[in-house]
Amino acid sequence: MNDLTWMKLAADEAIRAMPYQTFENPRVGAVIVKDGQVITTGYHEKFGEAHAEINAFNRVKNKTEFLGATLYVTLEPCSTQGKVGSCAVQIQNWGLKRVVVGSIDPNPSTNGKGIKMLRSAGITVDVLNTVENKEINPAFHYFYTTRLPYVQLKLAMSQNGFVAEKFGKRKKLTDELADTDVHRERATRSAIMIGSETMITDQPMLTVRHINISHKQPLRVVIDRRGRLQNTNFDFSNNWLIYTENVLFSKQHSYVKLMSGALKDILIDLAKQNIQSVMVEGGPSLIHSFLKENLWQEMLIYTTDKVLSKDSLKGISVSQKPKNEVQVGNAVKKVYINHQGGTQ
Ligand code: AOF
Ligand code: ZN
Repeated sequence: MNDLTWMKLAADEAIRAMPYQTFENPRVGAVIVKDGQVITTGYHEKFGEAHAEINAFNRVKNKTEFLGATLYVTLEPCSTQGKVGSCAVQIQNWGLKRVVVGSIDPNPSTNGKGIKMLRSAGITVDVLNTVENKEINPAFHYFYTTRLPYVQLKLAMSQNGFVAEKFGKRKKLTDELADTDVHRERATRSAIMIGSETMITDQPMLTVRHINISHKQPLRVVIDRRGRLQNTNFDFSNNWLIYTENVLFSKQHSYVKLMSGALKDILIDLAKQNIQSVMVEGGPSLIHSFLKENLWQEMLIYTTDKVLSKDSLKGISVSQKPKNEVQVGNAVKKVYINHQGGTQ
């Protein structure tokens, strides 16, 4: 076994948590090795609770086992007190010989400081710079390296590629199981965004309902450039944010922000509010804008078994190959990654 194989084990630990359980913290895993044997493992299980390294440490009663051992951890141990105390401070007292780090923590509160602290305490620290953190925590990684929210586009389509019939009430495309999957995705996003057209025709709640979460609901964001929503009687008072270019609208309401409708500016504004990631749920014209401006990192397309008439509203056709494809309920879910997206 070499460093990379032990780190792979630590990454397997990290993904034992569901992304929404540690949200908005990253998923992190740790393995402690001595004489070629694993002494203990641990992972960050829940936001606000113990970090990976500490969970691994706590599982061993006889603390002398750690003397001369090596800790493999997917993310640099944190340097600050935070909610649970600094890992870099605690680790110094375990008698470890070496710490191997997968990635440097891009969060400015640590960002290299954890490694420095361990080295000053006489512990050998090696950084592998592997992709684990980026792959396991794409939004966390993206947000802290670019200072823009990670944009995930999401669209549900009929089997024949349409999103909705042009007239009348919207037909529901996804079934209960597919909805649960969407809600699991929503649960790892800081904000959900839609366009005014979708607000008017669908009146979606944009909340996480099918699964239990202990963190706050995502911020609900509507892009309403022309101020079409100003004379409607939607209640936007609780956890909504409307971006508009319409002066009249913004004067009346506290939940409205007057801005240029440029998507990049809106993303910058959301980042200032610590929005790590946004799920854009439609409609197709808003999604097209994100695609056209290359301001997206990931796209989910749920192609359901429902069929819509040929004069319906067209969905999105993608030429690129999906990263993966799974059946969820009545839908085939395809996940696309934008490798040249924005400022990756
Ligand atoms: C670690 N080990 O397992 C994790 C780390 O909110 P707190 O106090 O729990 O701290 C969260 C920050 O700590 C988070 O933003 C990230 O920078 C780091 N996560 N660090 O040493 C862990 N989950
Ligand atoms: Zn920590």
